[in-house]
Amino acid sequence: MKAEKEKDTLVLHAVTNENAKKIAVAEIIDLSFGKETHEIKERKNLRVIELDAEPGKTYTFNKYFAVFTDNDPVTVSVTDSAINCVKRAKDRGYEACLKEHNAQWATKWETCDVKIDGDDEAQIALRYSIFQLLIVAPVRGTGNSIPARALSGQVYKGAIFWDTEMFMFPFFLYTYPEKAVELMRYRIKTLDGARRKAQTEGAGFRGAFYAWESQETGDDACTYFNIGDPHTGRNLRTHFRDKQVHISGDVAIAMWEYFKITGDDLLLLEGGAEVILECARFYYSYAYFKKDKNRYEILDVIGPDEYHERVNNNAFTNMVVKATFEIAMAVIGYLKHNHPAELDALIMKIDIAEELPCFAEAAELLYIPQPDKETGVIEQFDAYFKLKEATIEELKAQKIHPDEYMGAGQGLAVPTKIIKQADVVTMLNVFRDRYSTEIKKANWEYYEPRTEHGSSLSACGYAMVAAEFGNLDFAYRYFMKTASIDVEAKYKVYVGTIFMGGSHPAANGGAWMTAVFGFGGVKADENKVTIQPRLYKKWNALQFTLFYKGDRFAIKITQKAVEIIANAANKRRHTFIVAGKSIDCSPGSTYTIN
Ligand code: IFM
Repeated sequence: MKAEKEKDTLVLHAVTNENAKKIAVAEIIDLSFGKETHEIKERKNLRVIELDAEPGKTYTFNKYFAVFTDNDPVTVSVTDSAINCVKRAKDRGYEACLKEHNAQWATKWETCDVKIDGDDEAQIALRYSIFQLLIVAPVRGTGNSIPARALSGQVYKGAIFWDTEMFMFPFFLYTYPEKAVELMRYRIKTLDGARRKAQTEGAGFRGAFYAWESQETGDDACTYFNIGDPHTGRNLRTHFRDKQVHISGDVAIAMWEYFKITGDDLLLLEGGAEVILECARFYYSYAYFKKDKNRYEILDVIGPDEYHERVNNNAFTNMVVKATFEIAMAVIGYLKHNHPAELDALIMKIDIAEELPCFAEAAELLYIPQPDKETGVIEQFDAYFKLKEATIEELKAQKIHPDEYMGAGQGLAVPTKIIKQADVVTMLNVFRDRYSTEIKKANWEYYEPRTEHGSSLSACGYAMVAAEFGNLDFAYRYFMKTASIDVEAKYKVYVGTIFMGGSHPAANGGAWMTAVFGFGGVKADENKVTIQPRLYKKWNALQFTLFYKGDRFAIKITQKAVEIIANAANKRRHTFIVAGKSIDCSPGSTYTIN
């Protein structure tokens, strides 16, 4: 780090250790009193203001800061960008800067806010969650994503997890698609890293195996010994990095969802299609074909429940893999029809022609654990039902150290049915169209008492499924747990020897999903938006904005009616199905459905 003074501007420069990224912070002051001196001491840049303060007089000064890094789309050096920026701010003055700042925030809130009438506590928690997401949303054109602890906390090393695609992305997709596209561009930018991981992990695979903790290059920051044991101080072997293969499909699903909901195929053409095909290729190389059963199986994985490692046929993972094969075929179908030359070029570029027919066969013959005929319960993975029954309280009582990890090789939960976080229930949410409400209820009732909710990603899944089958009190309780996580800071502070502090953007996204998808009952596909409201009894109204196929809608749900206002600038009509009634929403029109 280096401190400097450039006329009246103070500047600090630094270069990051691993990637040699430049960072510059500039500061300038607007001062009309006293004597100002300046000192540079080692790495400190000090501005000293001396004044003889007269009684009863107020002394006000304004400081302007600018932070620029190599990640910003700058046209001059990061240092000059920072200096120019603070000088401009000073010339314009504090009031003008504040006005512009407020105007920019007002624009964001206009489309991203969710208003809950009748419940101030829920409103504050939800707005706080939305605010958390907005402050870490990537800058346009950067292809950056959002780490699992956003810009706070050291625990996840600033790395990107499935948290982004499965929990944060939906918020951006429906309210701020210009940000959603950047999250997807990050995966395009890091495709080579995912290819490297596929080749080097285990026995070596083909295609794209995205990093569990993805860095700027797409390489994995997750270590093989990822959690410290508080008893021995030794690091435990965990398989998050090498066996949590659902990550690639999570990326492919989000990529395709972007296309379906925005209707914009540019992302597919600029690399999204390549990402999807490479993810399908990875799964094809990972899948086992069992001749005797005439089916593909996905063996030796970890699903979302990280307490059970190296399991076979995890229902969530298998569904993600199946969906990835289906999406790959849908992409091929779409490009063949609409962009045949680009498709030919892509097939040549990645030399995938021979594998394409295999994806169709694999999608059809892939084994998906089915609901039990009598109970409707889906087995989380092969032989899960044979594990020991236990309660979470029993396991906690057996702990020798309060922070000991309940998974990895020897953890207390490993031989039991206690799971760390929503797993089958996450599947029921992600693939909500493929399962009936009865199956969702049966699985919710079976898995909920067995779920520790040891991850901040867990509660929102249970809240959304509960809302769907009508247990709104439970849905509300878990909605509040998710939405208030960063307001109340009630979460596990240590896992093993790791300090877990920081913000929880996946839970923040989960709070938005629970409000809009859960209580609002919103579901969209490439043809229509469905709204099946299930408003909580305390709430008089729930209001939010939805972007769909580039057009914008304001939705207001009350206990008695649903109002849809189609923005006057919308380009065309769209079909909404509200509580079973079909409505064609024309630009500039308002519809009230009782
Ligand atoms: O991605 C999650 C994972 O599912 C559970 N452990 C924490 C990770 C980061 O939030």
